[in-house]
Amino acid sequence: MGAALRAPYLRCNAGVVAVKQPRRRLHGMDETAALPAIDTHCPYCSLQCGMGLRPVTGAVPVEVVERPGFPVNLGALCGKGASAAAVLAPGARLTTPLMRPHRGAPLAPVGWEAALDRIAVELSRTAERHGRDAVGVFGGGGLTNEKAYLLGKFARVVLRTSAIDYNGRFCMSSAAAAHSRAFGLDRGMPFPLEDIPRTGCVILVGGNPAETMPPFVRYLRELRENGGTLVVVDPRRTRTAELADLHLAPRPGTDLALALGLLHLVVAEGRTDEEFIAERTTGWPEARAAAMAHWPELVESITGVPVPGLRETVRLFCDAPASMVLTARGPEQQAKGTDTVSAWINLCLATGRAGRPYSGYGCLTGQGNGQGGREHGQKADQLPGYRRIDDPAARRHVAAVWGVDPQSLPGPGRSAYELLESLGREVRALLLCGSNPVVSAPRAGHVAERFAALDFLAVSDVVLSETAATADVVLPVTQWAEETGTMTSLEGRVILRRRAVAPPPGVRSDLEVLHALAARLGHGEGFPVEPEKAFDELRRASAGGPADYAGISYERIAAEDGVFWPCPSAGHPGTPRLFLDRFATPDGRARFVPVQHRPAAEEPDREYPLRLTTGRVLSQYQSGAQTRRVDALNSAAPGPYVELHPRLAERLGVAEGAEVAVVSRRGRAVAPARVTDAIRPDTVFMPFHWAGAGRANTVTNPALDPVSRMPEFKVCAVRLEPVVRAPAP
Ligand SMILES: Nc1nc2c(c(=O)[nH]1)N[C@H]1C(S)=C(S)[C@@H](COP(=O)(O)OP(=O)(O)OC[C@H]3O[C@@H](n4cnc5c(=O)[nH]c(N)nc54)[C@H](O)[C@@H]3O)O[C@H]1N2
Ligand SMILES: Nc1nc2c(c(=O)[nH]1)N[C@H]1C(S)=C(S)[C@@H](COP(=O)(O)OP(=O)(O)OC[C@H]3O[C@@H](n4cnc5c(=O)[nH]c(N)nc54)[C@H](O)[C@@H]3O)O[C@H]1N2
Ligand code: SF4
Ligand SMILES: [Mo]
Repeated sequence: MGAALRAPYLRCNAGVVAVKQPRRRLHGMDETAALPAIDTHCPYCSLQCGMGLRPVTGAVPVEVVERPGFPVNLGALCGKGASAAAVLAPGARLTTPLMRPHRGAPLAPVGWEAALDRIAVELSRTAERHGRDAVGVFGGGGLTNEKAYLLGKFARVVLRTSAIDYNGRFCMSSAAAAHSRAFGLDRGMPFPLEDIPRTGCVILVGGNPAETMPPFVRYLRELRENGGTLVVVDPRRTRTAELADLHLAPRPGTDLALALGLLHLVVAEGRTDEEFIAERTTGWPEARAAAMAHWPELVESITGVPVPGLRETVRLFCDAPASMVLTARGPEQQAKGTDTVSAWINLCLATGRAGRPYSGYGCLTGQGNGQGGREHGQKADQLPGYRRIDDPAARRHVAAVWGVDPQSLPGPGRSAYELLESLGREVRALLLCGSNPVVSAPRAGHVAERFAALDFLAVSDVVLSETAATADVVLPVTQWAEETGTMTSLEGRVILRRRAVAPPPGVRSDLEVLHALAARLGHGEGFPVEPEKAFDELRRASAGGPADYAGISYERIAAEDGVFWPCPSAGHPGTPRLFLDRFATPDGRARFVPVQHRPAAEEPDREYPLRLTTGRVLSQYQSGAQTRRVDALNSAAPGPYVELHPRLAERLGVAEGAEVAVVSRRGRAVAPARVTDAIRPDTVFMPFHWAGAGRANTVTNPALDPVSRMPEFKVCAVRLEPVVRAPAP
């Protein structure tokens, strides 16, 4: 494996960037055909593609139509976005609260008042018995800014618990930590997507946007049409790798060594930008020394990427007048993810590829509001506006907006996995909103046990997810098309989702839930149910913070196709491009961080000789809670599988389609084999979208990054065992 030079440029439209539907139906068959479409955005990933929703009659109350005017996707959608309306049908989702009268009893329909009363009573009782930190909150990066903001406020002001975190910790937290370390500010992409085709070379590390963000592929295609080059770093020859000029296929978990090896070559070949280093950075001597310990042959032996591939990458990156590094979950979801991203940032800084037009480092954030969700206070260590909860000035500012004493605000709490680990021990009652950890958390079998050990679990969701199914109370909430709210896309663009249709009877919004619970817990004020009111308060809470939304309003977003933060005042134009004059550090200089390669938390050995990595497929989203309820997506991606190389399959006697068990120190997952030479022979891959026997996270390693507390989803040691079915009796 290793460098496959000049792969042909294949497949960009067919099957990848998919489904365009006309703005207006040509043959409107029902009486609502004349209704105008409402402009909004997709409920799923961080690209937040623009789409139109047109009310129709039938079980599915709207149809998705093209919104060609939104600049990011120009009308293109992937199959998930195009089929998103299916989950609005009453048959696909929850329409009534459910409650378990006592442990062991089945969930049964119940009225809203009884459900809310029960939650309020259980949360207060737990706090009285075990202390306020025994009540926890777990949020999600798919929630709107308004929801994330009020969820954090609910935890800090009503519950006064430090025990709050969210699934974004599993997503881009390593990139966020590295960003803050180097640049003093974390906005995933410091430049708009439209800059990508204008750079000369992109190194895309561990991202597969041809499956995870199909309309994004347009930017890579345009880059190459403009004469730029694309290098993809992925242990698998993915659909995205097939678009590249150069594909490097390292062993999972070795990206840190790879980036250091490239930096070594940059120095050895005299390709550093000394003027940029001197004027705009600090810490180069230490970072340089660390890189010099990673000579190319050593890096080849660690990563499996041949030296010529390393040299070619340096040539493409440095020959171009401007270049970019983009990372996604591949290098980030590692127990050294933060240092790994720092190593890639160091490469950009040493070559003067940051803080300049059409150059820089960016992270492809994942969830719909993966960016905004990490800014407004559902994170354990954070207050709104991307403020630190341990900063006295930040506490004073936010406490003043909330009308509380700064002393009353709790301090930092545990990270997501540590919070899940503490369930039934330190944390005895949990309110979960917008995540399905029983499928998506690492070492998920153990996490499921922790959920079962809780005294009380309340879940608000749109569907009965695997985690909701274990709750004591389940609240059915409104979905994207049924409510208004803002999201912040992977570019840092704050966009507006608009209500297009009324929810079915019996369903309430997350804001109504928080309002009702706060009122029962003695806070009749401060939890608005109108999204715009919540946003206006968020603007004040964020004012003066790193992620400053003060100048952004619903009207402006609508008029301007979104506004890029920071935007400190109504007259400010917003900031599509950051760092062009100075970085957001106190001295305005970017900081090199000296980092060293180290092995994965769990390396292969005799008992577990292979590396497992995990990720996504085009037609399922995350834990699958939503997309597994859509027929069109299920027929395209019906279930889990284990991807393995033909040589490995032959050695183990595994045939295509045969059941195979992936066994680690945490447990075993069973799924059919998919044999392909697109993967390294020493590595196997599983998508993580399914529950049950094929749940990839039964096997994954919860080793955490020391800085970001990101679990090591992308590498653990496993063995494969052919599954021999007993003959039918
Ligand atoms: N269809 C679909 N789209 C999605 C999502 C979804 O669930 N389904 N989820 C959204 C979310 S929340 C996110 S975070 C994004 C994620 O978007 P991506 O990061 O593109 O998705 P992944 O499949 O997790 O990982 C990307 C690639 O990393 C590779 N990889 C694995 N291990 C390593 C490694 O050690 N090093 C390197 N360099 N690469 C490695 C995998 O082979 C995979 O091709 O997608 C978003 N979009
Ligand atoms: N092995 C492995 N595991 C992984 C990853 C990996 O690459 N490999 N990736 C990780 C990453 S990057 C992520 S982001 C996580 C995601 O994993 P999860 O946190 O499980 O993400 P989702 O499946 O999107 O869960 C969101 C839940 O919230 C519900 N929901 C949607 N909108 C709303 C709303 O507005 N309000 C409420 N109350 N509920 C709502 C959905 O129906 C769904 O049940 O998985 C992580 N797990
Ligand atoms: S790429 Fe992401 S935002 Fe766009 S349609 Fe697909 S899931 Fe939705
Ligand atoms: Mo994610």
